[in-house]
Amino acid sequence: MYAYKSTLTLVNNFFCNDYNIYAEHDWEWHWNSVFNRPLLLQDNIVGGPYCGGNVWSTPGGTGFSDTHADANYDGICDAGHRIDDSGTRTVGTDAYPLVYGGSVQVNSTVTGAYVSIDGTNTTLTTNRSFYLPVGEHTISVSLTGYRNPDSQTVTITNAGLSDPVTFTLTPIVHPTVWSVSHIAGNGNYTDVSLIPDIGDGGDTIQIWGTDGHTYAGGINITASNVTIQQWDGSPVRPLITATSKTSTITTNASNIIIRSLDISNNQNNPFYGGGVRVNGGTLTIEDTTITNNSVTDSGAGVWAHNGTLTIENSIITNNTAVDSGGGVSVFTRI
Ligand SMILES: [Ca+2]
Repeated sequence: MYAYKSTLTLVNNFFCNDYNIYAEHDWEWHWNSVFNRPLLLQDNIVGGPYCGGNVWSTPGGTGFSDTHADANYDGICDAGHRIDDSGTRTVGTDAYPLVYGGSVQVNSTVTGAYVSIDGTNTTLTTNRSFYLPVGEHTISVSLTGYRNPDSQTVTITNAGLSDPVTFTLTPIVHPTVWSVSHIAGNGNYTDVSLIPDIGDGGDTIQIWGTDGHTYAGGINITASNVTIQQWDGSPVRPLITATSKTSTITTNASNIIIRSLDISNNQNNPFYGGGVRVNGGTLTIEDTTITNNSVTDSGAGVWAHNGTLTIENSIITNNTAVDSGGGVSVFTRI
């Protein structure tokens, strides 16, 4: 729309044009325009829960409403939209620009789970409605003490309420088997770091090995009686590599077993234990490849301090330490 020397009141409208408003500047003219009303809990023009200002959209999705965040998912953008005339004098500000989207109810069988939308933790909990922009969104939930259910995808069309999404939460009981695969689904975790609770009492972490896929290291095991191993039936030993200046796997608890893993290629040069670092406790390594790791001090493949370490049927090659123990460095006993 075009405005020149006019007084405008534009409230609860849906603008979706390449250029929604053009206000002609005049040095003599002082704008006195209204672009929003006080927030009111009442359905707005695009079905959002609050009336306030207007939708400022464009067909290409580049309008103010399309590009600004709504952190509490109430259908109102977090920032106001100031509209200037052609001479950069302010015509007015829409303090409550509307989001163009639709509502979806997110439920969980146990209340109080945190909701993530498109990978961002909203810090809001389930059993409430979220107003989301038109398009496809990935919704997931998490609650301490419960397994993370698979994420769900919703498509928001602005054609009214979307079907509610409900997540079934299952309590974590130890011992449990945690499944890790880079192929998400069926309750898998895509990396070991995403497992919510590795607990005492005999948990098993099974990792699906695929040629060409590397899992992130920096894994700390501080619970006792934990076995971390190749998922039976997967084609190769899963490759795990630290991606920061840490050991790939660090253990410090009794009766830990590492079985049929490939703990290799940590070239990030931590001081000790590029592959495996034993800080105490009891560790058994079986049928495992530990190769091509490097450290700036000692114990490139395996570094053990104050622990009890057993290594069987394993390949430990081409590990490089600046100081001592390219393969294995031990302070106490093996
Ligand atoms: Ca908001």
